[in-house]
Parts: sequence; C-alpha cells; structure tokens
Amino acid sequence: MLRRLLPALALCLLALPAAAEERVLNVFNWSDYIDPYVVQRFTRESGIRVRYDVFDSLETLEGRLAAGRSGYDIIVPTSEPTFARLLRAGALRPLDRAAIPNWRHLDATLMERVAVIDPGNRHGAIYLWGTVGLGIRPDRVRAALGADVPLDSLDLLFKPENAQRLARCGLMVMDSATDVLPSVLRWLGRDPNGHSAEDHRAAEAALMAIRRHLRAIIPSSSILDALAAGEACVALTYSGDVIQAAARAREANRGVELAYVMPREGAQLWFDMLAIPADAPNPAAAHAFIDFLLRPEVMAAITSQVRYPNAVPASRPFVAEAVREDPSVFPPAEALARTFVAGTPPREAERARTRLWARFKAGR
Ligand code: N2P
Repeated sequence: MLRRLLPALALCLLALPAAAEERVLNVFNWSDYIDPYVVQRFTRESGIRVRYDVFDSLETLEGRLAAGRSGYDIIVPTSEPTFARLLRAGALRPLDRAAIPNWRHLDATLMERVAVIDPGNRHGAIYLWGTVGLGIRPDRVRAALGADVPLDSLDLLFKPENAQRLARCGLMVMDSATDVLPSVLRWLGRDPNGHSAEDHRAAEAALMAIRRHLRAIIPSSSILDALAAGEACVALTYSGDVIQAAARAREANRGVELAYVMPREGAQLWFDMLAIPADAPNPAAAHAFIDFLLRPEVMAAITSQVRYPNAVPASRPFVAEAVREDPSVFPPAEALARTFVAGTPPREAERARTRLWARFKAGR
C-alpha cells in the first residue's frame, strides 16, 4: 500500500514548488501607501507571493502602463485623470464581484462619486483617498512671515513676496504637473480643470514667479523624506504624506514640528483606485488581494500606518486612536465642502501641461 502511495506522494512534493512559483501577485502601488505586515499576512494566508513595486507620481504610473504588458496584476491609479483614461483605453479588466465578497464594506456614497467615470463601479474599488495641500513648519513660517500670518493659504507658497521670505527655510513642490496644476489654477481663481491656452499661460506665470525661491521640485516620496528631516518649511504635496512625515519627525524628536493644512482656497480631493490591468498575468490573485484589502481590520491597519482615510467605514473602530481622532487625516465636512476634484484633460491639453512643467522645472 505504502509502496503504491509513495510515487504519488513524491509527485505531489515535486509539484509543490512549481505550483507555488506560479502563485505570484505583481503589485504596482504608490510609495509609503501600505502596511508591510498586511502584505506579509496576505502571503501567509493565501500562499501567494507578492512582488511589490512602487511609483510616486501619476506620470510615472501612466508611463509604465501606456504601452500595455506592464506585467502588473494590481495598480492604484487616481480616479481622474489616470484611472478614467486607462478605462477609456480598454486597459482595465472588469472586476468579478463574486470573487470580492468584501465589496459590501465599501462606502456607497464615496463609490458613487467615482461611478461618474466608471458606471456601475465595474472596474475599480476605492483604496485610499486624500487631498493636495501644504506641509508646513508652523514655527518657521511664523518666524519668517509674522505671528498672525494665515497658515492655511496657498499664498504662503504662491505669493512671490512670501516665497522670497520663506526661501531660506525650504520651499518645495512635488514633481507632478497632473497633481499640482489644478491647485495653481484654483489659487489664481480660475477653473482648476481649465485647460485653455490662457489657463496654461497664467499657471506658468504663477509658477515662474516663485521658481527661483524653490529649494526643490522633487518626487512626492522625496518630499516626504525632506519634510520629516526638517528640510522644508512649506511643501505642496499629498495630505497623508505630510502626516506620515510629521509622525516620523515626532519620533526622531529633533524639534521638527509639522502640520498639514488644506488650503482655504479649496483643496484638490482625489480617490485612488484598486484596479486590474486588462492583460494582468494573474487576475485570480488580484481579486483575492482586493478582497483581502477590503476587510475592515486590514483596511484599518493600512490607514493607521499611512494616515490616509479609506472607503470602508467598518474599519474605523479598528484604526489607531491617534489617527482616528486626527482631523487632518479625516477632514471635517466643512473642509470637504471646499474641495474640488480634478477632471481628465484631453490629450492635447495634457501635452501642453507636460511642456509647461518641463519649462518650470528648467526655470526658463
Ligand atoms: C502616497 C501618495 C499618495 C497618493 N505616498 C496620491 N494619490
């Protein structure tokens, strides 16, 4: 009996590593945007190994996806413009809801907002969301501009006389035309989604007027590091990145105090989507991963770690108290009422923005 079983057993053992090898999930996510233990736990529970790459701007994500065959199973594009554009190009796979039982935890009101570009929410679930605003060192800003300067205005950065006085303590802008230009237009009192030649000219003039006062125009991940190290006193970047930097600075205990402020002029609000490329090599694993992420305790661990709100209300009681009670992580309704959402500019306008941005970075 045993002798007859042995070959079968040997075969099983031989087959195991090969099968395990095939069970790989290729993730392309934003940097500093997950709790690493969550990824480990997914592998432990499912046996699926995770190959994890990161990007730190929508431009980088789109560049990698544009040609197809990215090799990724999970990507995390912002609903507009990137997710909308990929969807329109047929580059996203419709989700199989039957394989995502935890879909039921998603906040219906938030999902309705992204249904504007994805009717019926067929291609994506909200992962995390947030705003674009200012990371500031309140003590440095007050020292440079006076004790009663409003700390919640884009004037800090875009008024040339302020920029000049803050230049020494470090002004920074994240390197992303897509996620910076709408706030520039808003500060100018224009439609943040305007893309006429006149809009572009005005935005470029505003950026050029402060260009020589900027210490850096660098990827968002580098802005996070610079803020945490105390090298920037005003930086335009993503909300949770500032709040993460503030936590890191507190831990380092070197006297760097940071705050995130949503601009009073109105902040850009965005939603990042879990999506599966149409040509994903392992869509089954991708569905399993989305389902895993939407578990309330898993989502809570992610929000606690990266300090961005999620779209799973049932996660809230499990979120670390300091994060749960932080109004800069969970903006109050009146602050949200002043936000705006970016649209999806036509290709030609996008090209003009890219050229404008290159001139801004070069400073001429
Ligand atoms: C995470 C960046 C936040 C994503 N580091 C912005 N959509």
